[in-house]
Amino acid sequence: MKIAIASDFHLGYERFRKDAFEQCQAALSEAAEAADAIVIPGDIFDMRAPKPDVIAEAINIFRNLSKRQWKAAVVEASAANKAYTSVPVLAIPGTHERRARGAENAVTLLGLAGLLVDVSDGYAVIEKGGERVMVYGIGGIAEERFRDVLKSLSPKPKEGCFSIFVFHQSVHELLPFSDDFVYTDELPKGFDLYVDGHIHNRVETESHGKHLLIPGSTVLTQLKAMEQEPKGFFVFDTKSGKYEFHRIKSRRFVVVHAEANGKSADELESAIREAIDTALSGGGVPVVRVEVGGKVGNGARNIDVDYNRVAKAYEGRAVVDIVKPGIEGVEHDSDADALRKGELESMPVKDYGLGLFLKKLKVSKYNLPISASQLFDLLSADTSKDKAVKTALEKLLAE
Ligand SMILES: [Mn+2]
Repeated sequence: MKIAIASDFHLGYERFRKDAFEQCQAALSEAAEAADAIVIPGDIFDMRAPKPDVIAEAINIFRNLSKRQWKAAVVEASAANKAYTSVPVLAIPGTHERRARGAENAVTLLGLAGLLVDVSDGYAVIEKGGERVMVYGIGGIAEERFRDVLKSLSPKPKEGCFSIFVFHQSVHELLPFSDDFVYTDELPKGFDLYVDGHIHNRVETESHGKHLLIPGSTVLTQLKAMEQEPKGFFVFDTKSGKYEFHRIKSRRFVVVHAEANGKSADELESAIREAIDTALSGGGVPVVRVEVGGKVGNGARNIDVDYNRVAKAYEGRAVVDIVKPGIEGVEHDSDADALRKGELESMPVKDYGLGLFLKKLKVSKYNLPISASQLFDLLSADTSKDKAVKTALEKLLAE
């Protein structure tokens, strides 16, 4: 059987909303052409409570998939994962869809609507011409809880099936920033293929001697250098054990550099424009990130360059994002500094926020009955700060 793996569509992502929608659509329709089934390791949506318009986008995309003539079908699911469709499109919620325990998330809703099969904390079996493929999933959760969940669920491969384990977490070997991040050898043993989401660049590695594949996101989100690679999805052939990466049409992203060393503000502006121009030749309207480094010369101050004006001058030709990581004299605290230095190169901002939160709580000797990561979830569950704090307080007092 051919299994397509496409991830992290981030539907509803504000900055590149059209790109997110179009590139998700391209990935899924091309995946349906190329494979017998599709596995989605999380972050279909960019937020926990997508607006109706965004949910409508997703419904349209998945309904089109449902209408296709599939040769494979979902024939069995675990008790926790009722399959309301036989269409072989299987997904788990990611960290962007994560909600406090007991609350429904947007991916579960698509499952209830029969547009996909939600395999979080359980499994489903796909069958085609006598061949059976089992997919066991664990939805994205706080990193510090992942080991406990692995222990309590104890996922096992299924006899007579090619078994796939799907999750949505940071992996320590790829992001060695926290001991909470799982190591590849801690993943459940015995599966024939491991699939992870969450990480937005493509990764091909191993766990227990089997492939561990991370397709990366289908849309540009973090504007990091490693996101310059083409977007797309994997197709894994269970018979041959081989896989390939399929590129989709996606907006180009180019990182360029301009050095401020000894330059006047005017000279620096010219250097920035030249750098942007080099990125324009590849066609389309690319996102160009300009990293300005060094020290501006002779009394000229960094602030003399009107970065907004430069970005505006390229409107319609490029989306320009100018950052000044190396410019001296910019005030920053150590945390922001770490972010600028790219220490956390591909660490999702939310995880980074959680890390800071835990650090601060430790300092204040937090020891209330709700775990710190649950508290973080509660506090970030609502866009209204007052409402989030109120809910968190109610929950704390109720425990
Ligand atoms: Mn993501």
